[in-house]
Amino acid sequence: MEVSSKKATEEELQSYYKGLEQYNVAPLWTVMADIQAHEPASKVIPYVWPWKDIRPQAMRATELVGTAEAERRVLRLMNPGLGGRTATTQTLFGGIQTVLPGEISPAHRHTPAALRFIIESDGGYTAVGGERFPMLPGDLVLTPPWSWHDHANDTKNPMFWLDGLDLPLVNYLEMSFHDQYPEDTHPITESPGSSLAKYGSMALQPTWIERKDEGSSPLMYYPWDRTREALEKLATGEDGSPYDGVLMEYTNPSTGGHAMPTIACFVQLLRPGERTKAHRHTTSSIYHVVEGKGHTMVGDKKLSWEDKDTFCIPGWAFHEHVNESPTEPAFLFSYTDTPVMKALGYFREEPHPEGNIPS
Ligand code: GTQ
Repeated sequence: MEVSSKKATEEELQSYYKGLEQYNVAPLWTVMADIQAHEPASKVIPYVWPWKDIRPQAMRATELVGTAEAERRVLRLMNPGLGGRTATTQTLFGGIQTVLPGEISPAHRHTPAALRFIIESDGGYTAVGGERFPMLPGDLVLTPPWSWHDHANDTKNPMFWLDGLDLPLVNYLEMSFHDQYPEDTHPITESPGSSLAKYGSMALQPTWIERKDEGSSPLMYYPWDRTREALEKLATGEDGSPYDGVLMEYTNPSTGGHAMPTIACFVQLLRPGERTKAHRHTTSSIYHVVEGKGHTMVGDKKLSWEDKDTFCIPGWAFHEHVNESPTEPAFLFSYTDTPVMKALGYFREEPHPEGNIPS
């Protein structure tokens, strides 16, 4: 037996394809190279949203729209490669939420997983599952799928944070469920500091609470002072990863696994002057610059960043980070779709064959 070859003319083929349309069928062979690509070539464009540009636009929104009208007053970070979809990468969404003094973002719950990484704030809080979590710059607050949450600003200054959600994935799967709580806030049932006291004291865990895998971390608040201290301590004795410097993951203390079923959260310290090696992985990422000045090469595109900027890296794109300061460390927060890629068996990672991206 052997592969066969036919000698149809272009005209015969086109007329056959046209005729197939009425049956709602189409040939696979005309699209084979697109739907079974040799390797991923993401439509996602590596891109930076500079804080100096975004902050004034977020403030302008506060003059035009209230939290009653908006429910969430958020500027969506629209990836220029994704044709107007609510998506920052193929799976992840980033948005800038602004809450003015005295305002509440009313209580709701939804199937999308969400995180908040605080950019500017003197306090305020997100209430999740009955506990109020403070929101200070650099703090990470999780709102796992289907947990009630509301946000409030009881300070004198506007609050800004980065919202990270798996909206593009959830909407692709047509899995969006959403409930509005009948009141603006949901009841507080936990004492302040409860989640951190139970699940955030080194590896100490309460004995009377069963350690179950709930899919999401029972610790929902990772304050910046502890995060920064952990990075700085680790950086004194360890080189870290060749690709990411001193990179730590915010884990679920019950399982050691990712923070939420679809989103993993990370934070890294790049030493003064550090240039990492280049690698690529199938997961896509959204980064937020807590502090520092530098750039990230994504293929031949240079993403220059400084304090409070947000940027994204597509899956399967070679990238390397550079801290341009000769004296100060840089701190980057990031979130990725790693749990999704791992669960589906799609996770792959490889170093750049030349070590760095050739300039
Ligand atoms: O604060 O719950 O950016 O539901 C998008 C959807 C934030 C939120 C977003 C949301 C939220």
